[in-house]
Amino acid sequence: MIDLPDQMPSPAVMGVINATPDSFSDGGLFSAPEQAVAQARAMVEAGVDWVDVGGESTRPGAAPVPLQEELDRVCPVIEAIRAELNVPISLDTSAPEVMRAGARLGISMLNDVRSLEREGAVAAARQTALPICIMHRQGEPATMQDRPEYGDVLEEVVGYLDRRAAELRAEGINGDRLLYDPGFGFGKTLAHNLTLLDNLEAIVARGWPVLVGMSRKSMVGHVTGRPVEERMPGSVAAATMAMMKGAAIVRVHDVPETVDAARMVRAVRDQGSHWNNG
Ligand code: YH5
Repeated sequence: MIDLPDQMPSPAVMGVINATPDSFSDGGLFSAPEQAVAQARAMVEAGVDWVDVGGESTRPGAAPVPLQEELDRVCPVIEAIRAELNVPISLDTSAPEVMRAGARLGISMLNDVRSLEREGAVAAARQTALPICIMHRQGEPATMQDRPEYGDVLEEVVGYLDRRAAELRAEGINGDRLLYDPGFGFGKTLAHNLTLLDNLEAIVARGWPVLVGMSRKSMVGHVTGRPVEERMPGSVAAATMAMMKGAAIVRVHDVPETVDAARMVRAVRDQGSHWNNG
């Protein structure tokens, strides 16, 4: 059923396509869907394995987006990418109606930072049979970075993902469909994020494919002292560490650079598996 990830090179690179109006700052030269397709086409040419389309900003402090607006942002972008490019689309949404609409338009993965906790989301996801990324978070985007606190962050993140996976299986979602995501930056301090990256092998060891998103996030900004537009090298380094620790998919903004990093990781891994024949 979840055949796409099996055919995908591992680690795979997922490029972020924002279908939010604030990310289209060309002064109206292109329409939003055209601009998103142009972005996606450049990513495909650079060797991306997935594109992740999202119409709701889940950045710290972001306001919620009304359902109709999310549909209006995301559907034309999915349609245009499906019409013009041959790349699997992951849909970053928590809204069951958006999941259904995306499934009808031919998406290949549901990426829900709220792990199908919204009313009706499990039923919507169950009907689609698509792979589903579940993610740990503490709090809601508006307030999640106010005062994140954990006893043992690794134990709490793994505990949440294992519990949620068990609940979803009990609700009729096949375990084979799930991916795990520790949720970097979602209700976590720098120390929490670094501990999770340092221990990513322990999350990978739970047995599900692991997706991570650290690209341009404040953990990279805090470590490097760089503003968001200068975080590419730190982001590629973070993605490379995650890939070396067994992440299956890295969700990134800087696709060409991360594709090369993924190629390096794959090459070393392939060499290792052939060490005794030359
Ligand atoms: C994720 O980790 N993240 S949206 C704040 C930034 C930069 C980027 C400048 N969707 C994830 O990318 N889905 C987002 O500061 C995600 N995992 C999954 N599965 C947030 C984002 C960002 C936030």
